[in-house]
Amino acid sequence: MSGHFRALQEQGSQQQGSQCFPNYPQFSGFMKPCRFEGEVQNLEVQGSIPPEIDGTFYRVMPDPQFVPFIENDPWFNGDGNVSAFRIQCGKINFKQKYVRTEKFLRERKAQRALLGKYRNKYTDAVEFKVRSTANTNVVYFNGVLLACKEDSPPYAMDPVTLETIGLWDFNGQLPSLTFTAHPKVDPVTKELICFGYEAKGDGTPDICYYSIAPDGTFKETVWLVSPVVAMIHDFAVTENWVIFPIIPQTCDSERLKQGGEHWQWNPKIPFYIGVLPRRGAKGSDVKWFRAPNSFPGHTSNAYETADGKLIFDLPLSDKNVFFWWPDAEGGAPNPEQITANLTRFTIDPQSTDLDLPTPEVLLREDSEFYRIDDRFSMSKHAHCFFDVMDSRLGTDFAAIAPVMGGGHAPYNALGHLNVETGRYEKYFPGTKHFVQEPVFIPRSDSAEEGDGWLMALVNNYGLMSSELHIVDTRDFSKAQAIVYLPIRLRAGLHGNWVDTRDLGLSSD
Ligand code: V55
Ligand code: FE
Repeated sequence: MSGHFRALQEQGSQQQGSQCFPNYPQFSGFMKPCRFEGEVQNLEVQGSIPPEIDGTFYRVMPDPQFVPFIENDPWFNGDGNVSAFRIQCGKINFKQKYVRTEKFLRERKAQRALLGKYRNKYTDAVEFKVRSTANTNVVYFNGVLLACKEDSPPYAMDPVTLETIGLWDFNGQLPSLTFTAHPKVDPVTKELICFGYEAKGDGTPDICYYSIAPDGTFKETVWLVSPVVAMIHDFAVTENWVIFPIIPQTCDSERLKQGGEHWQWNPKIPFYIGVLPRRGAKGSDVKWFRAPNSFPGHTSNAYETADGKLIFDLPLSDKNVFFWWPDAEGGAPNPEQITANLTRFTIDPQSTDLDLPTPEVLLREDSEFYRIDDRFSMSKHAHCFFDVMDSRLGTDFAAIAPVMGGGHAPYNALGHLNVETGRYEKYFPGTKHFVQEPVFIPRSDSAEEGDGWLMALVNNYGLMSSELHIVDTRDFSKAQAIVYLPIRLRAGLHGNWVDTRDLGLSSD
């Protein structure tokens, strides 16, 4: 009887739009939607923020404004809520605002969720022009902050106020329906190197590669065809080449029409890596290299050797990291058993043998979200900073487990690996703490590679609130400063550090 009543109640609340997030890991504990907009000036700081640090740390988290009407909606489908930490003269101000996407604005008006399943328009309650949740990365380029979701063009935001300017098609120049959440800035030419996949619409094999000059003018545009319709979440760029790693999560248009999932893990296809000349290429110039089926994570860096080979570093997992999108039989790994290791592919772009040599594992520790000193992006780097899970460090898993929620990979420390010397060190933030993606801040323009600070948002499960930890790379044993937020920010994806000089603002 009570079960029947609950079912009726659920039915009713679904029709009206439930006001309570359901009892799934991605909506529970620390992962409960935050939904806060506003600002807090002069956050509490323990220790001291070095006065040389002058800039803003931007990051974005998926943070559903309304309770989804989709059962077990994944973390990746929440509305993009952008945080900005402005640091100047040892002080730090916090601001947070949702991206005003078409989805966000129409749902606010309707006072309920209207968007259906992740990347399946056939499940929506209304017809959207653009389905972007703008929830994956925030990238500063040519005066605007671009809030990115890989299924759509970006939304532009004012980098100071975080007001949404609107959907951004670069003055009508954008050739693709989609724009990656991981565009790359060339530190030498200052170009923004981009691509879109499913670039002619859901389920299409078309990839569009394009580059944008620092003044916003489009330069290269190359259309190519993927060997499979599958996810290309991140990519890599060297001085002369572009590298497209394809995650074996495949899309099928018929499945979409039937209201199914956008993605299905396919353990039978290789891990394809496309290699295209960066300038003056035709689509047919792409070579699709192959490695055994595996899951490629986020790019660390790529560069060219003196003899013209490509070095490509990324985390590689033997399991489907996106376990919530299973294979055709419904099979998915246990999230606790998914790990990834920092792996180096060496690719000869001239080779006619498309099967790649076995890659080298650079670090056998469960790790992701590698960041380098961006001044060395696209050229040979040594220093690599990242999130790592090392269960021997003393994390109080028994205390954390009931309150951490889930749906995302947990990391309990920041790592610093010199991939040239092998020197490896870790910063452990505390026994009830997990880390989010770090950013690296160089000590000065002329500082040596890797000399500066690493900054990362930390989830404190003891206080159930968020902290920003700033670690001096010269002393990785402790935090230089811990910044306390009065609120909890659930897991985000990506962010970037923007120096005040690059924002074109006066240092007031
Ligand atoms: C990722 C995140 C996404 C997405 C596709 O981290 C891939 C990978 C937050 O959304 O839509
Ligand atoms: Fe990503």
